[in-house]
Amino acid sequence: MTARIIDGNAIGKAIREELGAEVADLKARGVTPGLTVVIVGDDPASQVYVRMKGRAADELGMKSETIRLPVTVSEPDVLALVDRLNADPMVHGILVQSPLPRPLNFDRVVNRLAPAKDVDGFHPVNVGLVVRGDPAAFRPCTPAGVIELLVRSGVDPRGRHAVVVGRSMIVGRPVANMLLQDVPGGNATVTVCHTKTADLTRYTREADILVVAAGRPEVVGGAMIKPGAVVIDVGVNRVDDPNREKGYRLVGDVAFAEAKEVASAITPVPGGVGPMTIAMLMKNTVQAARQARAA
Ligand code: L37
Repeated sequence: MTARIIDGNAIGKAIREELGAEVADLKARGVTPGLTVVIVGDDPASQVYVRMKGRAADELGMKSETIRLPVTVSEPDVLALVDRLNADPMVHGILVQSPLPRPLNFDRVVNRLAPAKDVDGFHPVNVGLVVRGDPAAFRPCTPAGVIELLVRSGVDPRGRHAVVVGRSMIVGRPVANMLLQDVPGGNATVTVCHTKTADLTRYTREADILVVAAGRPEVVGGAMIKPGAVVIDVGVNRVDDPNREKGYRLVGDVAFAEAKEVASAITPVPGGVGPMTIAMLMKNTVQAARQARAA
């Protein structure tokens, strides 16, 4: 059997279309949702993602701005910029693209964000509120996108064994937490694996829903997957490929060709979780604008 493909491009597009109506509604009431993305340095992948975020915001009719700072910028200058954006009523959402180049400290910069504008959901206040299950909190975009993919493709985690591979603050930990919540898209029994897990396959083979956010190309092969499982591949890895025009191709953390012969449903890379990250950022920004208006 070959797995059904969970199409993140299509689901992301549907979400953005729903948001278009909401943006129009907010604008009619005098509020144009505003998103400011800050990028420091010239990491090539981050440049691509930031451009995609600006374009998505423009397409929705939001007010979007991208601030590009040189690698040499000082931390006090970045913090001063955050202070200015925090104080600007036209800016509802602020995203500082990670990773920040050394010696800048991402946590110190994120801690400076007004929690009500932290549409990336990385400020400790939002991290805590998400753990608590507060619907007003901003859920980090990639894990929120994973949950939305499951829900919108008709996969209910309730009562099933979800195994998360990876414990990062940006994906593994929050997605495990969301799968655990007592809300639609949650109620799974959750296992979290990481680099120190002994016998990873023992756990992955038991997963009804396998979320792989390891950050290493194709670490999960077909033999590690339970037949019929739903596989969500969060990895976006560039691997050298001289046959491609760009000199690289994108692969996930899952060996797709093998995995799709074992799973019942699977996300591709590209075209899986990646576009959902962008869609959920738009959703958080609209939420920020709505909540700012209510505040
Ligand atoms: N919210 N996301 C947020 N904050 C950050 O600080 N770094 C970071 C972040 N990461 C991020 O933007 N990731 C990301 C990854 C993949 C895509 C978008 C965002 C994506 O759409 N990928 C496409 C392929 C794009 C390409 O050709 O490179 C995909 O289909 O997977």
